Parts: sequence; C-alpha cells; structure tokens
Amino acid sequence: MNPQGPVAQGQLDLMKLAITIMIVVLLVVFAIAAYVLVKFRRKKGQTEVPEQVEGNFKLEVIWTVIPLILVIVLAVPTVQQLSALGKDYTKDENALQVKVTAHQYWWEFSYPDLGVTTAQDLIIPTDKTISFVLNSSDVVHSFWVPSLSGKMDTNFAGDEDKKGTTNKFHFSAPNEGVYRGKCAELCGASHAFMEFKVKSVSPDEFDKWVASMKAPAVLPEDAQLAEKFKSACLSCHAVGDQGIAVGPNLTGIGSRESVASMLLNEREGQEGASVEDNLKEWLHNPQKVKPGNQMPDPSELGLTTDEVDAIAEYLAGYKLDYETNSAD
Ligand SMILES: [Cu+2]
Repeated sequence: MNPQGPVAQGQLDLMKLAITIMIVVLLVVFAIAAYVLVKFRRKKGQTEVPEQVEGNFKLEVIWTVIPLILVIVLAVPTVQQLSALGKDYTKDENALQVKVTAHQYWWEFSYPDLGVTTAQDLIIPTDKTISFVLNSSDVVHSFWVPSLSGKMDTNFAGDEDKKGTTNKFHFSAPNEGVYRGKCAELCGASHAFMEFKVKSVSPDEFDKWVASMKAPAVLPEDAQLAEKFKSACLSCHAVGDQGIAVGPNLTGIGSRESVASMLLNEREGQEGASVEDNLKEWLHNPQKVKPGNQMPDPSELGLTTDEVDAIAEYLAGYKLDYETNSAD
C-alpha cells in the first residue's frame, strides 16, 4: 500500500479505482433498498395485494447502461495496465537483466550480462527497468517485493522433461532504499523465513558494486584458516572467483542487510545485531535459524567452535566498498 515504483503505483491505482467504484455501487444499491423497504412497507389495515407492475422500459435501460459504463471505466485502465505489466524487457538493451533462482530457502540473483551472481540482497540501480527471468531449483516459490510490484511464481527448471514455465516480469525502483522481499508461495518448513532484500542504489554506486563483486576473492589471511574455509565452505559456496555456486554466493556478505535473510544486521536507523554476531548465530546452528535448510552443522564439516568463530569474523569483515554515504 506504499508503492515505491511505477509498477506498484499502477497496481495500487487500479485497486483504488475498482474499490471506489464498488463502494459507490454498494452505497447506491443499499440506499435504494432502504428507501424501498421504508416507503413501500405494508401500512396498518392494508390487506389488498398492491398494484403489480411489470416491465418499465426507461428503468430497464438505466440499469443496463449504468453497469455497462462502470465495466468500461474499469476495463479500459485494467487492459492498459495488463499490457504494460506484460511487456517483455528481456531483449531490451536499456533494461538490466536479472535471473532469479529460488531455492529452499534462499534467493539467488545473477546478472548474466555483467557476469555477477549474488544471494539474498538484490542490488539494482535507480535509473533502469529491471527485467526478471524467474525459475526455481526445487519446488514452486513466489518472488514478491510488495512495495515495488505484485508477485510472480518461480517454477522448477531442472530436468528438460519436467521443465516448468520460465516466468518473466519487470519493475523499477527509482527511489534509493532497501525494500523487503518475501517468498509468497508455501514451499516448506522455513517458507516464512525465506526473505530477501532489494537495495536500490544510484547508478554510480551500482557500477562500483559490480566492480567490487568482480574483484578477486578475499580469503582469510591466516593460511590454515583459509585452507579450512576452502575445504569446508567452498565445496558449496563461492567467494569471488573461488568455490562453486551450489549454495548462496558469499562475496561481500559482510555488507549485506542480513544474515540468512532473518538475522538483521545493524545499520543506521535499523535495529539488529552486528554482522559478526549474526554470522556466529547462523554458523553455529543453521537449523535453529532456518529449519530444514541445506546447510550442514559445522561439526559435520569438521570445524571446531573456534574455527567457526574465526570464519564468522572473516566473513563479517568481507565487505564491498560501494556505498557513497556508507556508515562504515
Ligand atoms: Cu519459497
């Protein structure tokens, strides 16, 4: 109800128009009904059947034409909006192409034209239409950023024979800010915790973000810890050009809005714990934060408590320098 972009604004305007028309119709119909109930009720001593009236050309024309006009008033902007919402930007060179892949219970965002992949925080520039291609790696999820647009299902796109429809849609976020995103399709035990953030930044900051995402990976300084991190974490995750992207990409995780989407990192004007504390909470017991997720317990990975703390400290310090008025 608080639109921050043209798509959400158009959708809210349609809702307002439809609700206004419906309320006016409701009030008029109820007023006429109340008037008739009072005016034509049986008076004392009245026993005869009232005069029976059938067919009134003028009235019938009125109650056919008025609804017809109302339906046209609703239909014209609705059809206009629908064709605007359905416009395909996937071949538009001025749009930013983003591939969304939903996983139980996290979001992967890749920018095919930029060669960048990230997770949980979708960074977009304020000056472009963002064109989305959406799929899922497992069950059906739904991609929803209420203040920017309506929701769109993500279907499984794994095996050729079971391939679901690849959905497309678009929105833009001309105001800088962080917008909350949700999975809007019940997808398993941690569905309610499957959040993400959309961060709209200036074009300049966006370019810096892309450059810092493409910079060589920063590994833990301690050689022994770096080896542990590679063997335990980079067998599923990636940082920069290292590791594989089965799990969420961790490049610059220290700069994100949250850890595992539910543990909010403290920021100016936002409550939360430090990134490091959140990372520790998550890494020590991932199943407690998000039941049913794919992240193994650190003990299964052969990590000691101290090593987990050291990895949390390293990841918290892995920041991307791209925000002009950044607090850090
Ligand atoms: Cu989901």
